[in-house]
Amino acid sequence: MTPTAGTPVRVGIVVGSDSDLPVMQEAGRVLADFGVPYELTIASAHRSPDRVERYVAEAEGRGIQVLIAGAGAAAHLAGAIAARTALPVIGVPLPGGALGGLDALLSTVQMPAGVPVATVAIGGARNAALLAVQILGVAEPALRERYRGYQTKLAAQVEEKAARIASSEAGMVPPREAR
Ligand code: RP5
Repeated sequence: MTPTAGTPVRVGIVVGSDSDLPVMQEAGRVLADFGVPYELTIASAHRSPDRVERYVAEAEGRGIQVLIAGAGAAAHLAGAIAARTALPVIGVPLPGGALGGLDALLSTVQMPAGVPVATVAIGGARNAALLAVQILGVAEPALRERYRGYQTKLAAQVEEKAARIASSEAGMVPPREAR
């Protein structure tokens, strides 16, 4: 699956299973909003280790600069990728299963010293993509500027909500009853 077919891909999103797509597609949407060409594929650290190996071996040569890996359960995908590349790897622990994503969080975040994975929150596909944009933005002032524009919009949304609450009953905290 290559949502930005035809343009050189800069971010590779890898998910462990098609069941991860509903959460991880949000990363693609964010990258598309920033105009960052990306691709999304499935490769499992446990079920298809050779495919992970092949994908990572070719990624840098194809122009990919950041890798995002989303997996659930005993999630070793991000770590397995990080072990094989010099590119920055962002790990997204995914929810689901008996432990609600805590298993994936610990598997992704607790990397041994020497092999970093920048781990975001459980289900944090959006932040993974934003972090990828920030990383790419280090060497690209125009992209960094777009990121600043995004931050400005975030702040404006809070202002708007604060103004709305100030002019509604929700903003009126009733005095505490006399005891
Ligand atoms: C992980 O196991 C995948 O990343 C997924 O989150 C989880 C369950 O996979 P499926 O059984 O739904 O394919 O490897």
